[in-house]
Amino acid sequence: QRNLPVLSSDQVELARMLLAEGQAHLFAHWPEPGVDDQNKRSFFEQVSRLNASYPGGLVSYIKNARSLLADSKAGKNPYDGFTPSVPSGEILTFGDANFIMLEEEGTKEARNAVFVLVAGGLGERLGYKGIKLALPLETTTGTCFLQHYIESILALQVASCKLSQGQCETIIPLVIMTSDDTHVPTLQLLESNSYFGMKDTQVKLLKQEKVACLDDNDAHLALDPNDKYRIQTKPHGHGDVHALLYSSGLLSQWQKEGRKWVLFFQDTNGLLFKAIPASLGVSSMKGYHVNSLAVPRKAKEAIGGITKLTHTDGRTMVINVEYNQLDPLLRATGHADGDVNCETGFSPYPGNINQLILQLEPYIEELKKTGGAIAEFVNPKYKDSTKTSFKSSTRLECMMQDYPKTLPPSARVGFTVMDTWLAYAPVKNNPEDAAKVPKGNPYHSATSGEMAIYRANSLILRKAGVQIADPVLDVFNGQEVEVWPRITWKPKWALTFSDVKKKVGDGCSISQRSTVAVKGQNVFLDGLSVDGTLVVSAIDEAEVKVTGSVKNKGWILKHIDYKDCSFPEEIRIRGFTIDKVDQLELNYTEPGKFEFRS
Ligand code: UGB
Repeated sequence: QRNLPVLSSDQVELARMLLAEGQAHLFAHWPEPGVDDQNKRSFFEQVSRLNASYPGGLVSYIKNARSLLADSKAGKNPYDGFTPSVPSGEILTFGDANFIMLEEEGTKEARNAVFVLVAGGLGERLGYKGIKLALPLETTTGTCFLQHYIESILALQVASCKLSQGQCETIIPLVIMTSDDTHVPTLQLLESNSYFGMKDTQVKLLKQEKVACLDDNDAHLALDPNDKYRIQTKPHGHGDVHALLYSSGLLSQWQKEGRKWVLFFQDTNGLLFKAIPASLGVSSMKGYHVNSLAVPRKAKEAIGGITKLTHTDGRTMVINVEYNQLDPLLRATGHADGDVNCETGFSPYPGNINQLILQLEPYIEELKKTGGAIAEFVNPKYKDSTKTSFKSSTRLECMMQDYPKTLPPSARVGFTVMDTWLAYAPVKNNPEDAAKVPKGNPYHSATSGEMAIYRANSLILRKAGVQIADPVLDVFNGQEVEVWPRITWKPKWALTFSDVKKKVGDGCSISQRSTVAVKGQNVFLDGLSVDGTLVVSAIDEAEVKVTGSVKNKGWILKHIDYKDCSFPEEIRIRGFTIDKVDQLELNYTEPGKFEFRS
């Protein structure tokens, strides 16, 4: 206490709290008053931020840490007493009558929705230096993830209004959770692109704070090795999003506005919006309080498995069990082989893709009780088997999909399974790691993410009656992938399968070496065959019919090596570049009705 500078009364309280919580070591090295006073004050400013950003403050954080560290030391299994079994949920088939009905229902409901994008992660596994939201989801048009997400939400807004018989005032809000690592570049990306067409007031950034690191099992807070007046901090995980939404006051604001659904999604899934209308339709039809979007999952694939857990005391919950925990849990409960594929070739536990749809009303009720605190875990790396000291400091973590863990059994928790080709193509792994993925398991790389867009668009058009040539196999950055025609379209051209069917007529065909980019809302493809590259742009007020036969040398995929630094990183990580040799480019900038016959 002797060595404290003059502090505000709040700071004195914080100092007392730290001492009472056994954290005197934080001040042990402080010199006498008058020396380093400014640093000492910054220390308290940091403590104050750490205290304010955790539900229950640092006292709770330290208490929770002690308890979780003791459990970890004792080797306590968080799933003790629980038996896993395969849950039942909605399994959708793309393009059938039920799917089309659900897409319409979901589109209608979208006017009552808000979107929350968790984008605080840096993507260490991908090894890309920038923010992942700025990465192109495909390089035919170069559209980045954030632009695609925003354009999808805007398209949904328009489509939902059209179905709402007159109430066309809807603005669908977008919240982006950032972190110290991603906040500034995310804001810059938005500002330098005029928010990709959204109003700036429609987008809100919420920055998550990191949490204090812990040096030992007694939860002594760790000092930053490079700054003795700072507590070392690390990310707390995407679970922070719930507490942030609650403390920001946004939830009650949305409630007052009569909104009904909160849709959470992640930073790099270029297919996601193809799955959103139908899954929101499921939430609405089933009255789900929680709906997790899932895909068939290969055993041991690095995505969590949706599992029904039944406790010996009778409690049950349907919850994501993280990929590193599912296998040991199964082995410990009588499944000697752990997580293995069944006769379908997939694990019986569907893969969580961390797209959650929560019903706002029960969500708020729950958060009023919890403040948004989510069940946490700790993952210390111990020096040896005595588990008394750590190799490096650790911290508590939490995941957004653990939200249902505190819900009462009466809560309606469900999930919706869709085909992977339609719903899930994240970009998480660097080329080297992706090339090592066991054969048959997805690469989750920039290469596979881009190819998945072309495959999905090709398959959707095929289902709508367009003749699409079969893909060829090729290897980029050591990963064998199917290369389909490079077909892309703006979300405003088509969001749902019904939209696609309205935009393509009979007798269309696209060859494998082709590229087709549709950038206008009212572009109709009718009796059109493409063998080469066609790019059609049109303002919303231009109605354009494209017909006939387009043939040119087109755009060619050229192999490049990811180590070749003459290409920018976002290209290198794909293993190919596009050589734009020849194309037919149509551009309609005036309102009116047009027909182009080639
Ligand atoms: N994120 C944050 O916003 N803040 C953080 O502190 C950390 C991350 P990862 P992860 O869909 O494939 C999740 O790192 O956590 C954002 C699910 O837990 O990409 O390994 C980050 O920006 C898992 O069950 O994934 O695994 C990104 O947008 C499975 O569903 C998002 O959180 C898996 O995703 C996810 O972060 C998946």
